[in-house]
Parts: sequence; structure tokens; C-alpha cells
Amino acid sequence: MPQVALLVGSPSDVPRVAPCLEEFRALGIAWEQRILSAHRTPDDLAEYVREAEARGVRLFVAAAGLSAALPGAVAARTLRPVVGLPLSAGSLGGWDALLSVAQMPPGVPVAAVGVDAARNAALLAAAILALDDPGVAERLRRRREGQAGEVRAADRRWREEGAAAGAAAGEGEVR
Ligand code: AIR
Repeated sequence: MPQVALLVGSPSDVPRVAPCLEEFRALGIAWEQRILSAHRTPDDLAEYVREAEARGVRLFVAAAGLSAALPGAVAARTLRPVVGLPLSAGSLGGWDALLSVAQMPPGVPVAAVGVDAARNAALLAAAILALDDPGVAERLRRRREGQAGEVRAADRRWREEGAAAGAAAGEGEVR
């Protein structure tokens, strides 16, 4: 049974949400994916959200570019959390989608992530699921630890490089 529904507004959005699917896979989150447009297929969208909620989908991740109504249109039809992912389609580099997703009217919230931040959309969805899914919580915790380990390893390498270069410069110093 899918825990999350990943919705995009157009086939052209599909490549941009690939990191989101990567994270779902790595975190063991069952998902389903649909192309549904708030403007081009509004009736299909409405029907889908009601039906998905009735089937037990826990939350929605909705990605769209331009005047990105998709996350808000989903949020208008469900009480489940909606993570809105603004995409950088078009001439404004994603500002249009960011404002459309973030500036929801009071009463119908969408949790907006950054422009093209597909990975963070998945991680925010995972954090919501982790509230009552210990398996997801544990995998999320391990992912954070792995990430911290990578930064620490890079810090160690760079510190050593700097120490060696700094010491060599000091050796050549004219006193
Ligand atoms: N879109 C589709 N229906 C409503 C909106 N706002 C968005 C898609 C896509 C962009 O319009 O999410 O990012 C351009 O779509 P297309 O199909 O013209 O490439």
C-alpha cells in the first residue's frame, strides 16, 4: 500500500523529481506516481485526491512549475499533509512556482520546499511518515549520520591539505 503520492503537473517535470524517487527507494517508502495538472486535468486531479485519500495515502508530494497551482489544488481537497515542490520551468527560473506554492491563503497550508529541491521534498515527506513509522525513522536517522560522516571526512581531508600547504609556506618564509 503506497504511503506517499508523488504528483507532477506535466511529463516535462518527470526528470526533475528523480532525486525524490531515489530518496523514497533508499528510505523504503512505498509510493505511487501520477501526472495530473491543476489547470489541464483539474477534474482528474480532484477525483484522484479523494480516491487516494480514501485508499489510505498518508501524504502528497506535488511538484509543478510556472503558475504552480498543483500543490494548493491538492491541499484544497485533503486534510493530509502536502509537500509542495516548485520547479524551475519557464522564464522566471522558478520564482513564479515558488511564490505560487509558498503563498497559500490562510486555512489551506502547503509545506513548500526550495526550487527544484526534490531531495528535500522526499526527506520532509519521510520526516512526516517517521512520526509513526519506526522503520522510516531509523532509516532517516542512519541517512543523517551518513551525511554527517561525509562532511567530517571532507573536513579532515581539507584540514590536512591546509596544514601541509600552510606548513610548506611557512618553511619558505624569509625571516
Ligand atoms: N503546469 C502544468 N499544468 C499547470 C502548470 N502550472 C506546469 C508543469 C510544468 C510547466 O507547467 O508543472 O512545470 C510546463 O509544462 P509543459 O507541459 O508545457 O512542459
